[in-house]
Amino acid sequence: MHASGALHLDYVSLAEYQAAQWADVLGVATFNGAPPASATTDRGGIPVARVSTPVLTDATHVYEVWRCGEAPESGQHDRVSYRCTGEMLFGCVTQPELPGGEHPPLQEATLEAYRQICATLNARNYPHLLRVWNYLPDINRKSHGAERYRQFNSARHQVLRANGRPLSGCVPAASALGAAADSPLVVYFLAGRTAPTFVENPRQVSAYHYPRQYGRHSPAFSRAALLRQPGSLTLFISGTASIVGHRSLHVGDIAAQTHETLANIEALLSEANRTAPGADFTLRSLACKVYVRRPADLPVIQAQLNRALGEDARVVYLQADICRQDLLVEIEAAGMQPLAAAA
Ligand code: 3EB
Repeated sequence: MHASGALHLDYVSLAEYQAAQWADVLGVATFNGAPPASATTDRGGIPVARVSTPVLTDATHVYEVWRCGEAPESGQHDRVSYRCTGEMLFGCVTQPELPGGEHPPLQEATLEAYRQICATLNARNYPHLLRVWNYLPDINRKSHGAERYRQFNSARHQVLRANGRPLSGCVPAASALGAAADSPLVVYFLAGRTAPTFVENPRQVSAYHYPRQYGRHSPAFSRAALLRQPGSLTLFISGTASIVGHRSLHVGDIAAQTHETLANIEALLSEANRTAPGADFTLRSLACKVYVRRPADLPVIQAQLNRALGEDARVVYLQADICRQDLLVEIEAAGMQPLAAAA
């Protein structure tokens, strides 16, 4: 087990997954493009989020494994499978689209998923959402007169508001990506009993303050969230793209978009290091998930990331549509850092 209580993240292959020790696993997400199996738990109730986004490198299956250094307890709250410690909860919910409701089917599914998440956090008493991963089938398509990402934003907004949760400021770090057209909505998340601090990017307008041209309900997420635990700091960097101010830059230019995205991540690291006592995060220490719209762009992106992060960095490449049609790449990251007792 890793240091007791401290979060730890690994990306492992199927073989490593099958050989792994499970005692301190909090939750798992798997990315393989295979038809989603119905089960959302594995090995004695470990929640497994099955996401339909093809893996672009040699391995065909990637397992994202979150560990916590102690033995968590498993549970199920309605449709949410979860595992938790005294401090933290990992949960996942898989929600097929719901036709026949007042709103379009994806919007109804998002309402349902977020209601379930809020109900779980309320029932188990983990008030602080730290990090949320959202995978929406066909994210860029328009249906029922609205782009599906906007339907998602409206529903997320509506449920957070109905639960008395903030819509700006203290909102979780997040990613929202496209998944295979016929897959369900998959949302997984980390929540805690201790409030994190949130970090915004000085180069970007906060997403919750995006102007109306991007949708009536702005996306409720922070650029990064920083969790302080005894002896460790964890930085969750949201999905980050080639956006400066609120505009997409370098339309059609994958090299320039990748460069701008890395500049945004570096700006977030500086901001975290500047504001959080004891923080000293570097690009090379991050574990990254890279979402690539067009598989043919992979070599260009990979060459740039190898240069910026080093060849041994923990980086996973997935094919996924990005929430804006003009964006070709998005990168999310997590950093873990031990902390001296005095900090
Ligand atoms: C952006 O910066 C790119 O809606 O939860 C990134 C991370 C993006 C999270 C979300 C959207 C979300 O606006 C898109």
